[in-house]
Amino acid sequence: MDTLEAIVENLKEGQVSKVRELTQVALGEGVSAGDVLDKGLIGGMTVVGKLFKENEIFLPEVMLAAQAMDAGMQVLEPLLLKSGGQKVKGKIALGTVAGDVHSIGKNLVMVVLRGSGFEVTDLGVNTPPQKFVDAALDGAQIIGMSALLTTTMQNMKFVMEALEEAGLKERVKTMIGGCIVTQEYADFIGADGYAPDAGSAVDKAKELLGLT
Ligand code: B1M
Repeated sequence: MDTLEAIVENLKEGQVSKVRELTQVALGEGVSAGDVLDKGLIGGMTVVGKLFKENEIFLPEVMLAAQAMDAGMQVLEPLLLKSGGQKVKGKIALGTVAGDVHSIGKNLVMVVLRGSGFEVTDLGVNTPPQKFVDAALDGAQIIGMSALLTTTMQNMKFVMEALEEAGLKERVKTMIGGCIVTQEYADFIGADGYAPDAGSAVDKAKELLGLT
């Protein structure tokens, strides 16, 4: 078993300190931070998601796996941020919508955007529509929303409505993402952009601000 496979296995098992250690080992072996993230941490979390869906594992195990993912991310974060260093490309406020506490994907998008030179405000999880509105009033050029539940994705629509009511819809751009969200849903709620993953979120943010 190579180190990336060991990360997948240990993340699945919720071995927090082992995942942290193996992430460092992989980097020491010369594996890029991007590959450790994609093939190790996200790879492991994808397996966890599948097992959870098939009722092979339950919520406590998923929570431990999430902590293990966070531990690995903490090791990678400085490296992912280092690739940036450019002057600020634009201001983005990012939050997981109301009712939803999934933070990993949102945090990852945040790190990669920051690493690409954007100033990103973290609005946290379970974020009410008014908080997105306040961020827009505070100068955010893009309002980014994340949702991972079919029961919470509709709250993205409420954020769109709140921005509209505050007269901000034309002043800010909106971008959505999360594993249950699609381009069709973005079109349906009138969001300006959708991105399926963190890398595409950077491209989409640049596109929305006319930087490409
Ligand atoms: Co939850 N969960 N969960 N969970 N969880 C899912 C999402 C689920 C698909 C699992 C499954 O059934 N297979 C399922 C949702 C089903 C659905 O609605 N269709 C589910 C469920 C049902 C639940 C609960 C309801 C379970 C329960 O209580 N019975 C509950 C809800 C709690 C709540 O929010 N109110 C719940 C709870 C949890 C934990 C707390 C245990 C934990 C979260 C811990 C945390 O985040 N701190 C958790 C986890 C870890 C998952 C899975 C296993 C992994 C999610 C993850 O972190 N993925 C997930 C299954 C899965 O996704 N395969 C699942 C890795 C992450 C890097 O990917 O978040 O998709 P993702 O982010 C990607 C892209 O989507 C995109 O870029 C990211 C990076 O590439 N992206 C954006 C995300 N946001 C973006 C924003 C953008 C652009 C791109 O622009 C603004």
